[in-house]
Amino acid sequence: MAMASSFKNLIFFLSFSQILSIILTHQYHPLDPLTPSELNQVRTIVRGSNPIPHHNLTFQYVGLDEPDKPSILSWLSNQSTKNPPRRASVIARIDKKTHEITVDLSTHSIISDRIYDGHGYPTLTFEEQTAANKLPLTYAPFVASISKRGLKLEEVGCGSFSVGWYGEKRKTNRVVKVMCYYLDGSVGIYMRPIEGITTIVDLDEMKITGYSDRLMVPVPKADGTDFRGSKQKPPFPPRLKEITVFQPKGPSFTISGHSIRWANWEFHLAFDMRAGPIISLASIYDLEKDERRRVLYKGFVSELFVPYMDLTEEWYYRTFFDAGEYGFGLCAVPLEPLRDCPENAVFMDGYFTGQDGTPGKIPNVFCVFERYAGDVMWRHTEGAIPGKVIREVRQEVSLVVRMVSTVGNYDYIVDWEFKQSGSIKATVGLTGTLEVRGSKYTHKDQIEEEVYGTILAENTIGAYHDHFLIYHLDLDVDGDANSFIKARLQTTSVTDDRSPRKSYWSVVSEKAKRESDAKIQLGLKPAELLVVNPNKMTRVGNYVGYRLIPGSVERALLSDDDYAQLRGAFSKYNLWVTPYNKSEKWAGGLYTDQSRGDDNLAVWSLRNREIENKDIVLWYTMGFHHVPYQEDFPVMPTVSSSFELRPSNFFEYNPVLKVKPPKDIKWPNCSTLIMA
Ligand SMILES: *[C@@H]1O[C@H](CO)[C@@H](O)[C@H](O)[C@H]1NC(C)=O
Ligand SMILES: *[C@@H]1O[C@H](CO)[C@@H](O)[C@H](O)[C@H]1NC(C)=O
Ligand SMILES: *[C@@H]1O[C@H](CO)[C@@H](O)[C@H](O)[C@H]1NC(C)=O
Ligand SMILES: *[C@@H]1O[C@H](CO)[C@@H](O)[C@H](O)[C@H]1NC(C)=O
Ligand SMILES: [Cu+2]
Repeated sequence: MAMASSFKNLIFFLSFSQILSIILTHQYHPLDPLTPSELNQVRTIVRGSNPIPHHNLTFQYVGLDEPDKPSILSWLSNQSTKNPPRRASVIARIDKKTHEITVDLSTHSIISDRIYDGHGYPTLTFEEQTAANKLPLTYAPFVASISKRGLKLEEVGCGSFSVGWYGEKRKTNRVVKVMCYYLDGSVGIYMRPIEGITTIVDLDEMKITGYSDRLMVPVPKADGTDFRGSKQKPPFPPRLKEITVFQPKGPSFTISGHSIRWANWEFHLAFDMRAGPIISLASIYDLEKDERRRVLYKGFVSELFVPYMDLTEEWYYRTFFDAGEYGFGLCAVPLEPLRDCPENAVFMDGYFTGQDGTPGKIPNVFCVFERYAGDVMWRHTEGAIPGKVIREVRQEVSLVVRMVSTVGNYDYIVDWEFKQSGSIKATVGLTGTLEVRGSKYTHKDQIEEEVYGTILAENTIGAYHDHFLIYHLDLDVDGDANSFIKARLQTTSVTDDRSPRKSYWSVVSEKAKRESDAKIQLGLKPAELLVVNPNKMTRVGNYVGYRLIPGSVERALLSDDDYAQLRGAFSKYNLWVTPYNKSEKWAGGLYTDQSRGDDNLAVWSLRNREIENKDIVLWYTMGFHHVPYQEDFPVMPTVSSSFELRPSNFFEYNPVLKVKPPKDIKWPNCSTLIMA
C-alpha cells in the first residue's frame, strides 16, 4: 500500500476508435474479462439509472460476473452451444451506500441492485486516493506542521492508508489515514517519512475529519535513498556481458484471445481489477489416453494480508489487505520489455474501470514467455552396463505468465509457471521498497526502547511485518468430484527382531471428510497433501491426483483475538479446503476495508461442510515474516517463495519420457559471433 497516484501517467484511458478496433478482433470465451466496450456499456447502464449530478456515483469494482461452473463446463464440452449470458458485477458507492449491481450486457439492463449494509467497505479507487492525498497540502494545520519542521511543502507527497478495525462497535465512516513523505532530492519517497502526523480523510465527504501532530521526528536524509541507476555514484561493480534467450523461430505457444496453448497445456488467462491474473480451465493433454485432462478449474491470489508490528499511534493500524483494499490487479504496472520479462516474451494488456466508470488500460500487464534457465528436466547416466555408458538428458523449458503489482511501496512479482511434466508452479517475488519509520536514532547503541524493527540507516527503522498471500486453487482433477488426502509420514519403532533396524517411516493416508479435517499448519509433521479423484484410478489401482508441494510454511504469529488477525484469519493455517461455492472467492471477505472478520474463509469454514468426493477448493497461505535487513535499503533485492501442484499418480508413467529436446539452433556463419 499505497500511493496510487504515482502510476496515473502510465495508464491510458481509451479513445472510441481504439475500443472499436478491440471489439472487431475479439472472439469471446465465457471467461474473457470485460472488454473496454463492455466496460463502457456497464458505465452507461449504471449511470443511466443513477443520473449524475443528482447522485454521487463511483465505481469501486467492475468485473466479469462469472457464469456458473456447470454452464462453463457444458459450454466447454460442446462449444456450439450458446455462450452463457455475459454479465458484469459492479460494486458502486451511490450516495454513500454500497451497491452490488449485476448488469446483463446482452439485454442492456440491470438485473439486480442490492444495497450492502454489513461491515466493511469496497476497494478504494485510485481517484479517491489521489484526491485524499492532496487534501493535507492545503490544510492550514498541516501546512503549519510542515513549516514547523523546516520542510518545503512542495516537496511533500502523501499516500492513503486503510485504517483497519479496532473493536469499534458503531459503524464508522469510510475513511483513510493520509501519511506524508518527503522528496527533496530523492525519489525514494518511502524512505523519507514525515512522522508524528496523522490526517484522517472521510472519502465520501472528501474532507479532512481528523488531524493530529503528536511529535517531531527527524526526516531521514535523502542520501542513499534514491534507487535510480542514473543517480548512483562510483564505484560500480563489474558489468556482465550480453545475455538473452534466443528463439529464432519464435515462441512455441499460441495465444488466441485469452486462451493459451503450449506443449501439452491449455489454459485461459484473464485480468481482474481485484485479483490480477486469473488462470482458468488449465488442462493437460495425456498422450497415452489421447485426451485433455482437467487439472485446475481456477487459480488466483485471493488476498494479501500485510500486518505491521508497531504499536505506536502512527503505525498500529497498518494491517493492509492489498487485494481487497487496494486492488491487486488495479495496482498492476506495465511490464518493461527486456527488464521485467525476457526478450522472447509476448505481452498482453489489461482493462479496468476508473472511478467514473471509464475503462482504462494497463498496457503490458502480463507477459508470457518460455523460460529456459539452464536447468535439467530429467537425466540419467547409466554406467552399470559393462563396456558402455549411456546418457539421456532433457533440458527444462517451461512456460511463465507474469504480472507485477506495485501496491504503494511494495512490488509483488506474480508468476504462474507451467511445466511439461504436468506441474504448475506459482511463485511470488517481493521487491520494491520497505515501509520505514522515521526515528531519532542514528546508531543501534542509542536504542533503549522497543522500536519494532531494524535500524537500517540513520533515522530509519525498517518495521517488522508479515506478508500472507492466499491462493484460491479450485483443482478439478479429472472432473469435479475430488477428495483431499493428508498422507502423514509416520515413524514406527521396530521393537521385534524382524530387522536390525530400529525404526522406519511409512505413509498413513487420511481422507478429509469435513473442512475441519483439512485445516493444516505445515512444518510441524511431514505430510503429503493430495487432491485425488476417488472415482478414477491408474491401471495399477492408485487414485489419480495432484499434490501440493508447499514452499512456505510460515503463518500468523498474532493472537487469534487481535483485531487484525480476526480480519486476516486465513493466515492461521497454511491450508484450508472448502466445498466449491461461487460466492466464496475472497479469503479476507468481499468488503475488506474496515472489515470485522465476519465474512471470511475462517468464518465460512466454521460450517464444517463435507468435502469428500465433492467439488473442492484448496486455499494455500504463503507467508513471509519480514525482518528487515540493511540490504533491503533503499530497495530490496527480490525475496521469493513458491509452491507446486504436481501430478501424483495422475499419469501412468513419467509424462516427459518421450519429450524430445527443443530443436538445435543452426547458427548463421557470422563473423561477429565468436564460436569457441
Ligand atoms: C452441441 O450443441 C449443439 C447445439 O445445441 C447440438 O446441435 C449438438 O448436437 C451438440 N453436440 C454434441 C456433440 O453434443
Ligand atoms: C455528493 O457529495 C458531495 C460531497 O462529496 C456533497 O456535497 C453532495 O451533496 C453530494 N450530492 C448528493 C446528490 O448526494
Ligand atoms: C455460499 O457461501 C455463502 C457465503 O459463505 C453462503 O451465504 C451461501 O449460503 C453458500 N451457498 C451454498 C449453496 O452453500
Ligand atoms: C558455414 O561455415 C561452414 C564451416 O566454415 C561451412 O562449411 C558452411 O558451408 C558455411 N555455410 C554457409 C551457409 O555459409
Ligand atoms: Cu516485507
